[in-house]
Amino acid sequence: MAQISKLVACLLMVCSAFAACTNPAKRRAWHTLSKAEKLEYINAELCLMKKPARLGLPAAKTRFDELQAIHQLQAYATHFVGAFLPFHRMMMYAHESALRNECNYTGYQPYWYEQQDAGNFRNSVLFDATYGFGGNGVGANGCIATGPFANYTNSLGPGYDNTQHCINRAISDQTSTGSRQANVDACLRLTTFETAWPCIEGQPHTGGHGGVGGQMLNGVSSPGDPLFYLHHTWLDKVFWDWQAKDRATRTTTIGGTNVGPDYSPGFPPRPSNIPKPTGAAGDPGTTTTLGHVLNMYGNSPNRTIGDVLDIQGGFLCYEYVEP
Ligand SMILES: *[C@@H]1O[C@H](CO)[C@@H](O)[C@H](O)[C@H]1NC(C)=O
Ligand SMILES: *[C@@H]1O[C@H](CO)[C@@H](O)[C@H](O)[C@H]1NC(C)=O
Ligand SMILES: *[C@@H]1O[C@H](CO)[C@@H](O)[C@H](O)[C@H]1NC(C)=O
Ligand SMILES: [Cu+2]
Repeated sequence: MAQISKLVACLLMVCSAFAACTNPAKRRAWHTLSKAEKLEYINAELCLMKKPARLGLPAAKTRFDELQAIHQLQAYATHFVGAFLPFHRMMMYAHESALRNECNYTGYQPYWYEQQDAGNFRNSVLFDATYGFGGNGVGANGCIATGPFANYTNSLGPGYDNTQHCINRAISDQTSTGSRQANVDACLRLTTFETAWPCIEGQPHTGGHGGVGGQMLNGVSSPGDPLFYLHHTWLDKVFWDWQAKDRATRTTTIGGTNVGPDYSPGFPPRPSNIPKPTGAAGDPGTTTTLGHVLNMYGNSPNRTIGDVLDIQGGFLCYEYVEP
């Protein structure tokens, strides 16, 4: 009887736990997209930047801002903790879903194949003014002056401050060397989550944020630059490449502290109205578990880390196409 009702539930498409991922979405490297595909992605992002906010989160004016707010509001609870990689995976999925469901984007979330540009971000095709995200910051404020996002007014950031400002950048080729293949390989060689996660969060993660600079270098408000999603989707690929080396174990176990630091150098200080991290919903103690709740602030249903550890696990169903 129970079997039959499960089958009926599956036929009604409400059995995510049983749904097989038979046709995974293909996430591709930005530089391999056609010009038309790049423009479709850019136009969908511009659409999110025009769609009015609907979640009531502080200072957010648009749907693009709301995704940034989800990151800003829990920055200290989602960095330097075991949830870092699963949380950002969930954010990439939320962004991809918003583009597709709200802005008619027909592709999937692309990634920036950063090792190809490491040490030479300045000349990356990502910064193209027509088929990319615009160039470096200029002038005293470092505002980007070219490309489709040149005139976007960010309402969130910098950091925990909420002011009206431009998307700013300060490309550093030197810092971008952190995204090099050797740094990726060094993390992929590690055999425990407790060592691989901090490795990925250190370098290559910092290479992309610091290599772009400006808004992207702000650990709290970095999703104010649309490049954030290309960078973190690449990191998600690095995480998946690591998981795939021992898929059975690495999609079913997690660890690391769930108590973020009170303050981290390079992060804006946590203001007093943001609670000091002391643990997380779904974790019984101070260690990150599969039951850990990823808080999406009403943008989409909360999910647990266990739900997102396998990118072809039913809830998520995508794969990374090598460049
Ligand atoms: C998406 O497509 C639907 C159906 O064609 C249309 O009604 C809607 O306006 C489109 N939305 C956007 C944001 O373009
Ligand atoms: C941004 O504003 C400037 C000055 O008004 C204008 O020349 C430029 O075309 C605008 N760019 C975009 C992408 O809207
Ligand atoms: C999502 O998780 C947060 C943190 O546990 C919780 O406060 C919030 O109520 C949850 N939201 C929903 C819609 O369940
Ligand atoms: Cu982040």
